[in-house]
Amino acid sequence: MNIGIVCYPTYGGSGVLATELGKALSKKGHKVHFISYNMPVRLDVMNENISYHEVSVMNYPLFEHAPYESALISKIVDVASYEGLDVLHVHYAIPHAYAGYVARQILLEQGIKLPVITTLHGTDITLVGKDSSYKPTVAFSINQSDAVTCVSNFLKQETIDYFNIQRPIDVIFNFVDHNRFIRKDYPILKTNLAPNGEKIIVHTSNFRKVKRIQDVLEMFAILYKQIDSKLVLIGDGPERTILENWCREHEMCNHVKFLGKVEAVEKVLAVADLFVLPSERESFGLAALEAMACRVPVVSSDAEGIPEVNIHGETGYLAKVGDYTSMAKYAFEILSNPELHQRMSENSYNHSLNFSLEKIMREYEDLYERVNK
Ligand code: GMT
Repeated sequence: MNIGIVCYPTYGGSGVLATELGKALSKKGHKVHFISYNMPVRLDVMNENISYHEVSVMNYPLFEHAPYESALISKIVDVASYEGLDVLHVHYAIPHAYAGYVARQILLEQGIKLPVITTLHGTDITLVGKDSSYKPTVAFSINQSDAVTCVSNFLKQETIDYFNIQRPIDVIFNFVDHNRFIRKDYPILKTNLAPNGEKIIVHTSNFRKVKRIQDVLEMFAILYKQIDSKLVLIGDGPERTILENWCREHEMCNHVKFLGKVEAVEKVLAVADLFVLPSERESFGLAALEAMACRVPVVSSDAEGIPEVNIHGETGYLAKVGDYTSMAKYAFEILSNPELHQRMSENSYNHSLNFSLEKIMREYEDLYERVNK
């Protein structure tokens, strides 16, 4: 099939997921056209089946805010008519679902049919989407899409509860590539991160407030006094400076490593002992799933869709949002009991198989065929 994918190019879950899906579809022989304002961060592979179409926004002194949607719509129309797209898959409702809808209507005028699938990822519903500046547009665009998917049952319910939705919504979970995220020995990396064989605790995110990384630090401040351990923080974002300063003030810099936007996240996860995700909001928790595929148990909050990924008492533990004391207790329990750690590692891996790339990609392919009939 000839598939158009619209996504954010930045280091966010929706963009990462969309890019990985597109790359996998291209390897299966589909032609995939990425449409965005920048090259998506994970678009590290270019093959004959992948094209990237950049949306360029013409600026004019009159525009205080350059009209990105209009430029995006025009680009979708251009790509769809020139490349003969069979389907357009937009990730994150704002503004992509609306842009997809308008592009579809323009193409219809030209006698071209372009089914639009919208995948809702989280904050496009739970945070930004609920704001009155977007709500009616989001509801309208969801209702107008040819198919709508949510990345968790939680998100589907939230969408139904908050918007007047008159169409069925499919749940297609996020996925992980088990060929990439796999437990492996990287002795040099392991020694670099934990020179004296300390336990390695990892957190990955875009360092936004909703991730509550302060809780990771608070939890670790309790934990490292009980068990020899190192905390490795991967990613970057608005909260990083505050967190680094906190570590300095608490003289924890020798125990906490800020790695920044590491490309090979999977290598760090492959040598990790525990993953921590204390988010306030998390429609799914892709970062936790990637850790679980590497056989890393998870201590997390019980926010939103996380319990669908991290199963309490099986793959790790859940605590209430903000309860870093319980998180520290759970982390100690797992790290100090090799048998429990082993069992939770295996359970994590086994549960992650329910979200394998192959399985989820097939579900998307079925959906593409369904809307194309
Ligand atoms: O908050 C982020 O990490 C980015 C955000 C996005 O919309 O790009 O992520 C959301 O989508 C991810 C992929 O589907 C989910 O794994 C995250 O849980 C979700 N984030 C939130 O709901 C806060």
